[in-house]
Amino acid sequence: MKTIFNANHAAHRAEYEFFRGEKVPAFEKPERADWVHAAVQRAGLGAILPPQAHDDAAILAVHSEPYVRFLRGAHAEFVAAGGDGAVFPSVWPIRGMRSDVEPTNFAARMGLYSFDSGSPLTAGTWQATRSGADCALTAVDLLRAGERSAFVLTRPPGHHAGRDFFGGYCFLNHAAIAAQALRDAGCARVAILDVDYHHGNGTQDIFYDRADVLFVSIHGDPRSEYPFFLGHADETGRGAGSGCNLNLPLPAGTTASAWFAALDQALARISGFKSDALVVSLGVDTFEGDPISHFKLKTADYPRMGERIAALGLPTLWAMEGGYAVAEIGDNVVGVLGGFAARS
Ligand code: Q9C
Ligand code: ZN
Repeated sequence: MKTIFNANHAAHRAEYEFFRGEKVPAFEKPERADWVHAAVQRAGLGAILPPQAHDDAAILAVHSEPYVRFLRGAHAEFVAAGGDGAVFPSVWPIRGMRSDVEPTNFAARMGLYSFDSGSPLTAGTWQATRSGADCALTAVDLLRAGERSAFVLTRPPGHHAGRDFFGGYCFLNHAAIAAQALRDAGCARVAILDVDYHHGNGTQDIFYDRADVLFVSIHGDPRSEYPFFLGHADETGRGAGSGCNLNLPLPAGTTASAWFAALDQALARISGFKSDALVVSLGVDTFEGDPISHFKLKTADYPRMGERIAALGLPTLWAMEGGYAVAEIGDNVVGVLGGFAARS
């Protein structure tokens, strides 16, 4: 399996994030990608390639133009106004307020285009996530050329980013960009499987009313786990997309046996959807040692995850999402990918 590595990932680097109002050291840090990169090399998973440049069209197919314009210029705008370091939102248009009028005030636009204060926007954030989109589109090109699979090794992650908002450390939704690009390349149906600990609210948002893209997510129950306000089992899709969204929330503390039972349910649904390709949002924050998550998977469980997913027999694009236990992230990610490759 080839890996497309985003060497610009380290341009996105924050000292701290806000967690329930407190400043804490950032969990989403450059070492994450470097450790996965080292593990891919060590395991001999396959060639590690740089991304090819792609234009904005595939990004604008899933994100709104005003959002992309804002994100591209946000940090420069902050600096021009005298800011320095990372910028955080502080005010949001809650229920009953207007989201349809773009304010001129910068802080107000930060809030319009975000849903939490836990996602530092830094000088290199746009460059890093934009290169991540190039990595995702390069991986799509590889699948189009006949590769069975490809791994998008990038950060910041993407699955919390919606059509016109950032949050949860995510800015552009690389998995969604890839899924849409696969559709535009001729796949009639595409399935997305999200195995990150956190519900992929951004991906669900983007495809919720669509019948051509199935979204299936296994995650911590949002009643107690981030992102809290989406990811319940009764969210099944809307309009033409009714029945094309499957959420499998599990309680904090879930161990491998229950997690793998949910995976079987997820795979059965994907299999029935008869898609032409699969995109996996690969977060390994399901690991027992993850500092911000509460499932109990062990390093030895990850190869089995890849093996089960391989049994679908679909061309598969893997997009790196969460996983914050830096010392183990490489072995866990390569465990999944190696398990998949061994059965492909
Ligand atoms: N101090 C992903 O895994 N905040 N995003 C948690 C911990 C948000 C996780 C606070 C967690 C977002 C891609
Ligand atoms: Zn996560």
